[in-house]
Amino acid sequence: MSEPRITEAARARFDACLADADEDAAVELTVDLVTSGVSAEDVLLRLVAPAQVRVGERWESGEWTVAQEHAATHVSRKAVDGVTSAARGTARLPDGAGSRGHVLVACSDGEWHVLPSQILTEVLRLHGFDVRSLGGSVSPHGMLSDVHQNGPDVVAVSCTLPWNLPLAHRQIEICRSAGVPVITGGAGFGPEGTWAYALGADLYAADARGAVDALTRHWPPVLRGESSVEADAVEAYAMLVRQRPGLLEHLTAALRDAAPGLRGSSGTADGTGSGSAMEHEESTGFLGRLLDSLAAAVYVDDERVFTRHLAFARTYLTTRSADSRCLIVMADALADRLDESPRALDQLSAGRRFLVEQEDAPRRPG
Ligand code: B12
Repeated sequence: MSEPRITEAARARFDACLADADEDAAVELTVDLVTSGVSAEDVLLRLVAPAQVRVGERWESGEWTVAQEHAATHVSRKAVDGVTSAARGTARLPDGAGSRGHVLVACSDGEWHVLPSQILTEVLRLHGFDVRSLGGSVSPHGMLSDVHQNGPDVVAVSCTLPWNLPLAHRQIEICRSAGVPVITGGAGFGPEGTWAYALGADLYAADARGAVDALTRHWPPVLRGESSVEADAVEAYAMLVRQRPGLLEHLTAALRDAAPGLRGSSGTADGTGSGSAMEHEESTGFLGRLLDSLAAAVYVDDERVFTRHLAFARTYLTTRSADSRCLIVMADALADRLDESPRALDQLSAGRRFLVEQEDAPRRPG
């Protein structure tokens, strides 16, 4: 008899549940898969997680509004809960569950992408780890007090957004200074976890399955990471943080001049959430993320943090019918203000080069 597996039809049905915000149907579908013999881990990692990536693409392209994205994510969270309860019900947990060691899972400070850490938590539990999960945006202080109270063997730090890297670094340092090793993961740590290792993480894994493998291979985890963040870079970063309010004002004015039509006063121009002007709050958030990405790139001294963000920002503007060349104007406006920071200027020139290349590249048809 063939192994039960996740079919294309099941994927399409799950996508439809997310689009319709139909949590009952999503829970029924995913629980049925588990009771029919598909492993709970496969349902989480091969059905729910990739569906969330598609949710992100639909939001980024302007096809879905923020509200649709929120509703879909809520459905996915319910599905994760349903799958894990069903897995417990069908006694698919390994013998000695809860006895493999204690892991504390937390999102980095400022990080509200909780679902990746929720999936990680459940997959670790399915493999018999005793997991305590602190959820979104955990402050270094909160994390330290939890470490003291509960004495985990290892802390798992989740970071989805690269501009949160400097904050993730504080968490990594604080756990390691308390003698507790840190495993890291999430898209924010970059390709192959490059920035996780730069921040001194002891272990990194690209997904929850990889986390199980890494912890199994390296149990008990030990302190072995080493931060390569330079004191100069921390100083340049701190200066950017101090100047942030003034820089944000400067950028806001530059954006107003460069793209007067971009900032609308009442949100969507066509009421659909796509191809529209940005509201005041949205444009402030957009510019704030530009600054925070620049600061994070300065911190880890890697231009990819900034250029990857610029690539995202270009798509974001283009799908909202805005001229992406205004990003070059933004980079120049920042360079005018930051002429005393060679590290920031280096990042800005790399960003500018990248933007010019992108603007010069022939546009794909369609
Ligand atoms: C849902 C969602 C949200 C929700 C999150 C709700 C929630 N409860 O989680 C909300 C609405 C809060 C949100 C907000 C924002 N979001 Co959002 N979001 C997403 C979305 C669509 C899905 C995230 C998700 O659930 N992924 C599924 C999981 C399973 O992802 P995963 O990374 O593969 O997880 C695995 C691994 O990373 C790993 N892992 C994760 N953590 C750890 C930890 C350890 C220790 C280990 C070992 C492994 C590990 O294991 C996981 C399981 O295998 C993504 C799209 C995407 N591509 O992910 C955008 C996305 C991440 N968001 C994005 C953005 C821009 C934002 C906002 C800035 C938007 C805004 N205008 O405000 C804010 C920022 C909020 C904040 N400060 O955190 C962008 C980021 C772009 C960039 N520059 O990187 C994305 C990529 C969307 C896009 N395509 O543009 N978002």
